[in-house]
Amino acid sequence: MTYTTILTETRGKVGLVTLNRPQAMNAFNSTMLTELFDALEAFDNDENVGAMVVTGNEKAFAAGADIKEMAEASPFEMITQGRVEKWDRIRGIKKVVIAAVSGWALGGGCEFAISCDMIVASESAKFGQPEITIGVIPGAGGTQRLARLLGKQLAMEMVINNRTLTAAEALQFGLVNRVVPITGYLDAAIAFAEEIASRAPMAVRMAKDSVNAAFETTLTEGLKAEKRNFYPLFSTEDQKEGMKAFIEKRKANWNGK
Ligand code: DAK
Repeated sequence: MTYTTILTETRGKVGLVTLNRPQAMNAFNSTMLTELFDALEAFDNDENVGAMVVTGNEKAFAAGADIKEMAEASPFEMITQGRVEKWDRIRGIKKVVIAAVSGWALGGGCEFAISCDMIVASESAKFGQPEITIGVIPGAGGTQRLARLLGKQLAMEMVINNRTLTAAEALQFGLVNRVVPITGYLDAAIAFAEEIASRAPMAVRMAKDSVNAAFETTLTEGLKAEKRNFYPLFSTEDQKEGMKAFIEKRKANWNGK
């Protein structure tokens, strides 16, 4: 597949997508949005890929949706161009996606990062929802996900008063998994993804689905969702292998079945 706004490669079992519109701070125009999700879905369907990393460059992960592209849009166009559906494609990805964030993650860039499963941030990362400063509000889930991840007060401040979080604050508030020096943030994210890719694939998939269920439903329904994912794992060869390897005091050899 040839892309014009992103770069893709595989490193071992990790699928890497690099947002590549540096002239626009990696702002998401509709082409980049489509290409990003096309690439993630292709990796999701590739049995040689176990986990994915999405990154930008050192200055900008992504500065949001492309303001120049949508400045004159009507509500009708915003709806009919399928933008909402495009952003929602992240929810269909079954393998783990890690955002490797350096520099600005603003607006849709922040929303995309927090839609990923985990975030590795460089010390220079900054997370914010500045839509209020251009007369709108977040439209790709920011109000909902930030409120769930950070609580109401901080989400309100970010969305209503353009509070930007530094990498250190994002770590303190639990928005990111780890903060690393800028020189090593991508390698750290890839190493993290490699670790995940080395685990039993079906268990990883069920684990992701189960944790995500917590954001969708009540505790009772969430616990049921966990059980629905737990029991079928006992029909996998990897479950038998994993428990046998523990008993035999050796490393498990997963076959993904
Ligand atoms: N869109 C378009 N161009 C952008 C951009 C953006 N979001 N951000 C930066 N650029 C462009 C700049 O216009 C500039 O282009 P030239 O003037 O050189 O042609 C170039 O990138 C470099 O930017 P700066 O000169 O501004 O660089 P600085 O280092 O001074 O500042 C900055 C970096 C990231 C702090 C600043 O560029 C900035 O504040 N950018 C805008 C951030 C922002 O407001 N983001 C929120 C965008 S609204 C939807 C779902 C979601 C959304 C929409 C719809 N649906 C479901 C329908 C999301 C909306 C948003 O994200």
